[in-house]
Amino acid sequence: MFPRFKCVYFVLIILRCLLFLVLYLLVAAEANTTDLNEMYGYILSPNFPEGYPSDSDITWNISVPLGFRIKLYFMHFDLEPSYLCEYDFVKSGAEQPLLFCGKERTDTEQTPGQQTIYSHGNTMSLTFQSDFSNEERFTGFKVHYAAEGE
Ligand SMILES: [Ca+2]
Repeated sequence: MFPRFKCVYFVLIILRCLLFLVLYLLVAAEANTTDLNEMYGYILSPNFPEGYPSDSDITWNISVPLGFRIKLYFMHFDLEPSYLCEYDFVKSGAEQPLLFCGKERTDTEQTPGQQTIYSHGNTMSLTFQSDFSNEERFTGFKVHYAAEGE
């Protein structure tokens, strides 16, 4: 009986290790999401204004009190240009989907330029992703957000 008991004990240790691994992965995945609940603030690309790193995947969830909407305004924007923004991009999960990349507006790329972006409700998410390489150094972005009464 003893060796069998030992085996069960061993399996329990392995299961416990797997549980810790799953918990660790969940925490690590959440680390790329930031919740912003202030009435106004800034969102910066990683290392701004130095070049942003490759393989970034960051999401900011902005939420303001009910009855307010969120106003976004990009003060700086410099991402690697690519056809239809398939390399590096900033996108918004708002009802009006936005996809930005590059340094200037072309047929296949869109930069935020001087436009002001509004959320439809009191929440809005912004995601920044970069691919595995940059052909040169790109400084990223700085965006200002603020709650505005509807
Ligand atoms: Ca890139």
